[in-house]
Amino acid sequence: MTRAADGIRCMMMRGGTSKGAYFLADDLPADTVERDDLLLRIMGSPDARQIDGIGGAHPLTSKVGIVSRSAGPDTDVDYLFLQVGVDQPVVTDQQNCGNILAGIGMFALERGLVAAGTDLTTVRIRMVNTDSVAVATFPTPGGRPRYDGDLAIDGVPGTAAPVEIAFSDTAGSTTGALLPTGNVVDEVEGVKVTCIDNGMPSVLVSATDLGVSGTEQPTDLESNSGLAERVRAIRFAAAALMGMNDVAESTVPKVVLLSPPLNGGTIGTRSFLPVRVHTSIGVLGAQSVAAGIAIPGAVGHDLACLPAQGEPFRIEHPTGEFVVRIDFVPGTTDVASSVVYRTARKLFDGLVFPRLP
Ligand code: NQM
Repeated sequence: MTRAADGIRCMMMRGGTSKGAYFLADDLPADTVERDDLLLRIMGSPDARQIDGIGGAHPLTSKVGIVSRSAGPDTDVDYLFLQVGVDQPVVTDQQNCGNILAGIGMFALERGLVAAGTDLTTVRIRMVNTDSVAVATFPTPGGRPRYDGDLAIDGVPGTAAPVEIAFSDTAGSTTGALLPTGNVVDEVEGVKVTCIDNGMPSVLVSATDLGVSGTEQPTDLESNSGLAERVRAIRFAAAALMGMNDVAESTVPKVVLLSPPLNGGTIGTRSFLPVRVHTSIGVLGAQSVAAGIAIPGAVGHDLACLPAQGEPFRIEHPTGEFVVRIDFVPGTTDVASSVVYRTARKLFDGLVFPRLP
């Protein structure tokens, strides 16, 4: 590790619909308190504008991925995700992020942690936050990651090269069970909820139960202070039922408002991050919604136009839709595996200079 005043090696990437700073673990302090303090200074937190750092003044652009070679034979690299608070001096490892994950394989190849395949490279990634595995495959003509391509994902302008990401152990990622409370439906704060954890602990609520349609713009939902208070109360109460202790400084569970689909998709969503509202939806967040609404009796099941067997779920969100392909254990709604397609792009590679303490 170099001295902070000399700059820290860092790559900035867009991963899916998010953006973050990617580091090798060896380029950051091993001590987590020191590391988190350094990351706050790199991102420019706490400050609503993150004006003195490289954070983008929104939770979706204040993210960090830390990568190292895996110790065991089953995966190639370890990926630790950290959410860096924007206006709060908080760094949390309590959630995973499937969007930043989209760039991890390419970053690992750029840094020489893995060898390239012939035309495609597959990287087995251990997601340290949830101790689960994702397998990313992306084009590498001539042994280099190829970023340009023709896949468009909603929420990102233009097109880029596809990154296929396959998951096989998302159910119960954080809480130990797909239905962490043991129930399909619970009642919290006078509202029916389905608590579900298929990669992202989430609390599904019908938007109309909170007095909104679920089709509002994120900024309109954010400025509805009565709604924000109810979402906060539901999140805290549901977290206790899900066995998650003291989530005041954690970004999980997420509360997701559900509504009937408007554009030929499966379901409409508005996802709280937990305070700001997502401009699209997270990768694992979308998988949790899909797994939840598939269960008969769950909140959202009757609002959804569920796909025919073998067809993907199209999770509508404020800027389009997110396509998730889930394989269920035959004859059940237990999740066996899933596949999503994302894109990612290297934005800069160099040294970042943190504000000095
Ligand atoms: O759910 C935002 C994002 C995410 C998380 C959040 C994500 C996921 O879109 O896998 O990607 O829910 O905090 O980056």
